Amino acid sequence: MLRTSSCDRLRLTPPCGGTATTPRRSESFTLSTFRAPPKCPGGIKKNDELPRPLASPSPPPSELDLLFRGLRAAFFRSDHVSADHPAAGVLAARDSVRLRDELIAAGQWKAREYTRTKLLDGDGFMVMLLCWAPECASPVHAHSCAESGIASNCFLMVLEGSLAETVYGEEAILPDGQSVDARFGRTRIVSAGAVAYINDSMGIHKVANPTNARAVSLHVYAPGWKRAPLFEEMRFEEKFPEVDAGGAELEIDSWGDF
Ligand code: 2CO
Ligand code: FE2
Repeated sequence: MLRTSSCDRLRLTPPCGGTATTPRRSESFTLSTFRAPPKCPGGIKKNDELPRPLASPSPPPSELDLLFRGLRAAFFRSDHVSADHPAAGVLAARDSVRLRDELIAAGQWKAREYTRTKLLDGDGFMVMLLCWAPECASPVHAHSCAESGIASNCFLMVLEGSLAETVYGEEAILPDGQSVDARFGRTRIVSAGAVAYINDSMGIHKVANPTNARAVSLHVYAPGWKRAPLFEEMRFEEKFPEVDAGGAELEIDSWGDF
């Protein structure tokens, strides 16, 4: 004689509207048999019970996570770095305001100086956060390692405020090789959200925060370096003074006589 167990009497209610059947006695270890509900031709209706997710969904990635992932992929794809390297697109695609909000607590501030905080030492690149006090400037510098001489590349994205970048070409470098003639500098403003790029074949530069508000920027160096070569900026009296050749003054009328 078969005994009736409590299991035999259980009727389980399966999820999603399936029907549970009372197990036959021969299926003594099967509590119930789940029959899938018929496919719903009209799709999910308002009152249909949706399957509950097993775990709460993970939060969306931060802007910084997306940046780091993108940069890792970009430098994995290509180690031939130029202004057109995929890293430039990765930076430009990020939301500078969100990045600023996420990073601002990591920054350090010093009166009349800029500070540098390393955010990531990647494979073939390095990411730094720079915090610029009002009216401060970097020295003129190259982007290569002063110790190894290995040339680097610099992508710069302004996250807050604006920076003035002054670039010096080869013509600006004085014969001592360690100073530049400030009169040859070409300055442009890089505003929040914009990305700039430089390597030593384009020139050397200095970057300043000429405003009375703070500025924040994110820098990607590829490859990273510890110490960059610095240059002194030589200021001469005037910008390209007119040469006084001496001699008598020329009359306007006299031009036609030559
Ligand atoms: N390269 C400078 C530095 O890391 C900042 S200027 O932007 O390249 O200090
Ligand atoms: Fe620089």
